[in-house]
Amino acid sequence: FTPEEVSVIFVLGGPGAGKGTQCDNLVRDYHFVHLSAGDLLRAEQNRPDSEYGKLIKHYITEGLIVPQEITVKLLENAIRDNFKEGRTKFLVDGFPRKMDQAITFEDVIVPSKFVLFFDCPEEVMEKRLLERGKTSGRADDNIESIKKRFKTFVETSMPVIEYFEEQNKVIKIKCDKSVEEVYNDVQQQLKGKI
Ligand code: UP5
Ligand code: MG
Repeated sequence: FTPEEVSVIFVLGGPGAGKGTQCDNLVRDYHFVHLSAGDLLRAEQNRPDSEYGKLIKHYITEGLIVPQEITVKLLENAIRDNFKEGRTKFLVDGFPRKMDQAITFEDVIVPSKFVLFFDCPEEVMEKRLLERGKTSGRADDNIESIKKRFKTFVETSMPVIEYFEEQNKVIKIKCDKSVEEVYNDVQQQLKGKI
């Protein structure tokens, strides 16, 4: 596919900001394909013959960013497979969260159309993740991993958001409110853009 044939929106924000939840809403109403980098990594980790299973588990539990070669390849394959089926509009959720990933993806796959940034106070995200951790089964929904994920977000992922802000590509949504209120803001902000 060429850059004209597909459109990619990056969906960024801290751990537990509500990226996945709002992507589900957008998929329901606008027929996007939702690609969560974290979900793709967890699926790869659980694939019986994956050579990366142990490595991915380590990075996720430690709240670190998996080497970009793995994540970019998973996303590229997913976009390619969907494109073959005629799907062209993608929400790429939780990626890029490190500068090298941002550069590689836009160079090798396709430049993003814009970035949806879910801005949420840490204490709100912490509360949501601990609550979800009671039932999610996610290896990183415990207080130790959550603190590590917050540190990585501030130190490594915020610079990516600033990089896109300099290009005027960021739509910022405050998400310390109900799912419905946040989604209303998303729809207002995206009017005419999708
Ligand atoms: N909830 C959501 N919105 C709410 C609201 N407005 N009010 C009240 N509750 C709300 O939501 C989290 C929880 O909050 C849910 O229970 C929800 O019901 C509730 P969710 O929509 O799941 O938030 P999300 O932002 O998607 O949180 P998630 O935990 O998925 O974010 P992360 O960014 O931490 O997780 P991800 O899966 O993207 O990445 C996990 C790990 O994978 C990373 O830490 C990293 O180790 C690795 N990774 C890479 O290495 N490279 C990548 O490129 C991507 C990931
Ligand atoms: Mg998510």
